[in-house]
Amino acid sequence: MLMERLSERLSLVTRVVTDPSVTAGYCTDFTGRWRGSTPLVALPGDTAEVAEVMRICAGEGVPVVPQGGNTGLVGGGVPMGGEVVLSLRRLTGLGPVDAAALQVTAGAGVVLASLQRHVRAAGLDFGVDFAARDAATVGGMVATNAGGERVLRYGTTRANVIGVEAVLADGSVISRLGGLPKDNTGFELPFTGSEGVLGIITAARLRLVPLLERRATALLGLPDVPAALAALAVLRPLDSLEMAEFFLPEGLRLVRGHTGLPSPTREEHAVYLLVECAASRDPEPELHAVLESLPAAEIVIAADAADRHRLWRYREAHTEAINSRGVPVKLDVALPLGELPAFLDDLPGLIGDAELYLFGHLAEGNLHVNLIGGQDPTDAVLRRVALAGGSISAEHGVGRAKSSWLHLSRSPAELAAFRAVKRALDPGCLLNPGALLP
Ligand code: 2HG
Ligand code: ZN
Repeated sequence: MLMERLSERLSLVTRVVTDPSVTAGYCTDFTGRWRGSTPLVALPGDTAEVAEVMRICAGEGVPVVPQGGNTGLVGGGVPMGGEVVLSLRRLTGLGPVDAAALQVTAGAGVVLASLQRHVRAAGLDFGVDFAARDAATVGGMVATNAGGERVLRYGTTRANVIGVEAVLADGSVISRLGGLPKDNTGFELPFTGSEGVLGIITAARLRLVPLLERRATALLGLPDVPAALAALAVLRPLDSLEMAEFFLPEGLRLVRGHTGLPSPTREEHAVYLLVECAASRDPEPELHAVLESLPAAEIVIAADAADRHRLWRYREAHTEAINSRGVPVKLDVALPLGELPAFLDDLPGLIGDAELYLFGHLAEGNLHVNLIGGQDPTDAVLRRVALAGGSISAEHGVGRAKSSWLHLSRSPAELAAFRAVKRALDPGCLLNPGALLP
């Protein structure tokens, strides 16, 4: 009865979908591990409609799960408690590129690849990039403070956001899209990285960087993780370095089986490191000079753009290749670099008989621990990460998958402050209940 009334009221102000064959697409995540249900999906077309949806849901006391491109990997955008889904996908407005200020405004529903096309046409670029670029949206990236492959150069999404517009639980709107680089009129409200529990991000003013079209990409085959870390130490001083991604032979075999790609190297190696430099002048000579100084077992250099994309594919296709093998447990963790070798030595003993696929972003010590089958070893792995001074979530967020372990990375005082902010902004706990905060 309540849902019928809600659906009727929402239909008067926005697009509403209740057909289960359509809403099902909003209830399961990419991996199939998170399967929820919803009575309805609201698809507002602008910020005013989002605000109206929130006002109506708040009036009825109905909780809402905000959702972008649904590429999240921690269940943060899945209605696990039968909540209403508020999809931001139709907020696809893209403002003009301000080349003097190096800024653009993007709606929450703008897909990363569309943002890239838009700003690249103006000779600029967005500093954040990752494999899910064709589906992930700006709102989701800001809400999760997404990381990706270029963090070593441009930082995470937080460093690339100047301001956001957000709808609060009561339907009021906060807008900080003016783009003033200097504006010390108080503190910023912490929407970036808040995973939809404090407000619904509807747009963001984004920082842009120069488009660097001269690129040099190399795949290094190395004997072990310490050798990969030694290579990283030699590469890091290059100001053109943009990417340092690693994967292992087990993942490579899976990717090759899934994609049909041939082996990228003559021989199999214990660790593969994919590095890319980008600059306005050709970065290949400096990359070459550094690589020559390395005792790498094998080095493959991309000959052209197509070859570069082929090399990326060995790394970026891991997620879909793992999915084709089964429903994975995904642990996205970060460790201090010095702790990586000992952690990796201990890992097999922590995961029991699960199949392990390990890859990630080496410069940030960001490991994507993917496990198929066996017992779920999340607790043991996350405790070991915390013991090493690491983070239980490097870049995917906490979502529903890791909220019970948040205390391993955040102190009691921090958790109390998080809860106080949550209570102040969302006293009825209507926004994304169960995500982030246990
Ligand atoms: C990546 O680095 C993403 O490709 C996904 O963060 C990682 O599938 C994963 O575990
Ligand atoms: Zn990643």
